[in-house]
Amino acid sequence: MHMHKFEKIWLIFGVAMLIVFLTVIGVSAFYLGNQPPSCLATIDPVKVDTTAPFNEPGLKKVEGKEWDYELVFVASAFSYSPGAVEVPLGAKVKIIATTKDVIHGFEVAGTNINMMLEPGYISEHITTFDKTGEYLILCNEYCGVGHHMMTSKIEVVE
Ligand SMILES: [Cu+2]
Repeated sequence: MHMHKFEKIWLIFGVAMLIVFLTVIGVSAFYLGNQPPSCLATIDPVKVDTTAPFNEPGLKKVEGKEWDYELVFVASAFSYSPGAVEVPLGAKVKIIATTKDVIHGFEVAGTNINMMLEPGYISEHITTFDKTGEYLILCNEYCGVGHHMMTSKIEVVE
């Protein structure tokens, strides 16, 4: 069978791209552990204030886990609790957050932390803050008239 030279090049290019994409997805999923959220962690949104760990928002040291601290946030229109929190530099922190009312965002500006907080679900993210400074947390899901005032901050200190 005769194949035109350009057709061959195009076929090789296509197959090579397919292999590249599958490799990227494979490494991301199986080596780096990037998985879609399971949505298995649920909570009764009207009982957030009395359900652990959301009854005590803030930073807590934990023992015997993969991470050193748990940082609990509760979002509600139009604020986060806590309104500001100090995190030690270099600590591995698991951020655990939920909302009491409507959908809110949880974006830590200047990082790749960006979660959607949905009523009834718990959003989690494990991270390490490697640089000292102030990190602004903001809501990037429009939630009502006070949306633009909805902020908190993480202060990374030595
Ligand atoms: Cu909001």
